[in-house]
Amino acid sequence: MNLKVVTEYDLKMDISHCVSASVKLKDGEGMLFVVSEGGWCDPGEELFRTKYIKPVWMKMFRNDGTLLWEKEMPEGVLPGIWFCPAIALDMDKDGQDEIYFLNNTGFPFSMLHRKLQRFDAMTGECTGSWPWPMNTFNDRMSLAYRYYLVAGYVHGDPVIVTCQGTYGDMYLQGWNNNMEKRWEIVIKADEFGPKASHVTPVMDINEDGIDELFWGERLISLDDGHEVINLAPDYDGHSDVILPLLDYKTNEWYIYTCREGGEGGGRALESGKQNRVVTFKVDGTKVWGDLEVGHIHTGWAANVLDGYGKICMAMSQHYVPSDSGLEHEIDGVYYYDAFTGEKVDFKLPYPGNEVEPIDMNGDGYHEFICPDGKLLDRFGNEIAAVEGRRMRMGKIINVPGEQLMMQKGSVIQIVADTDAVESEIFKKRYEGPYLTFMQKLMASGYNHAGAHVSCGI
Ligand SMILES: [Ca+2]
Ligand SMILES: [Ca+2]
Ligand SMILES: [Ca+2]
Repeated sequence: MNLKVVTEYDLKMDISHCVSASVKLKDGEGMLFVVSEGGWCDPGEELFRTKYIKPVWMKMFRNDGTLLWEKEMPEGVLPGIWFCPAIALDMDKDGQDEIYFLNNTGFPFSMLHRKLQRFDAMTGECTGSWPWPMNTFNDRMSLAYRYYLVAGYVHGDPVIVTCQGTYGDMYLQGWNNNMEKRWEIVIKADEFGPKASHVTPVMDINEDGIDELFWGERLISLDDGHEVINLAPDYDGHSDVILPLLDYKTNEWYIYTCREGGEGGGRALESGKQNRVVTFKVDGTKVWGDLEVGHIHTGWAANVLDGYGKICMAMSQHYVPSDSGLEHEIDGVYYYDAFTGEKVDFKLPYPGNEVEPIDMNGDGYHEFICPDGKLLDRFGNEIAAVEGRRMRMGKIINVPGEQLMMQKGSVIQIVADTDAVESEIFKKRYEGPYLTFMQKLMASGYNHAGAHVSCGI
């Protein structure tokens, strides 16, 4: 293992809130940053703060570190994943991604002046602007301002999905590449059934040529918006984490989910005890489940057992009101065999919720990045270390293995193992487009945080 900084981007500003997305350029690769010197803000009534709000910038680089363009966004754009999601996507199929960004040319809570805008990846020129649906106008703030941008493919044609709402009424619209509306669905809050997740995997998990959006435990067809399957019609809450898993031995797909909202039982438990951690088969069969109460706030999957056996981690917590805001109090960290649900005695020097799995050397087993920058092998041995604040992970750029994105001052670095060799298992994980495609959707929802969408499969 030989960890090196393989590329870096000097944002020339203090960096607090920052998300990014990998961008395909006609003659190479680039990186989009949505960044602010101010802290991030959440629309939750008990979480929204004004003290740290500062302007949001978009900055677009080539992956050799050259700045292509930068622009300060209007004052109505609040820093935070829910207010201004961005994705990269080649909608016009000319071989280069466009940048799609939820802009707001009005005041911070304006709905009238919110619009989906398209920017040329090379120049930053705004090449399209469409009104953002005002569906959540009558909702309370926490429900009204939770927006996602998602995308996928239907038999090779790109479809962009605009979404309003996560926990309450939920509105999703699919758009063709001429930005003609292809479909629209509404899932009402009072309709019993699963709500959205904080992460948005998109992949063709039933292998019919049409991508599914994992809208929590509903798999939504990118073709026409219909529910391909509702994995949990008996569950009324939302998932903090949902991710696809592949059993390498049988080539069978599974879906792992960690559910929020179980702190005090509540409505999600009214129809009978619903496990807080569940693994499904794609046809909706529940393979295993565990825990009957708890807000399962984080989770991941990692190849750590001999023979590339996979485990799943789940961290259970509850919120405690503090003098201002809400604190997380951890109730437990659990490890399971991903496909049987058997408890696994897995020990690292840090609790599972403080580490994230990443396969930097490409050998098919996950290493773990720790809060202090240590990289551990699957047995907990320190094998390398990195400096800075961890921002993002996965196959961020096109070099062997998976990489870390780290921040040091105004500079953001990509750290890779220059000795990495991609093994058969690694190649199998990357055989389909999912893990690389999700790197374009990183600046939407909580896809950027941790290993949520880079550890799957
Ligand atoms: Ca294009
Ligand atoms: Ca499909
Ligand atoms: Ca590895």
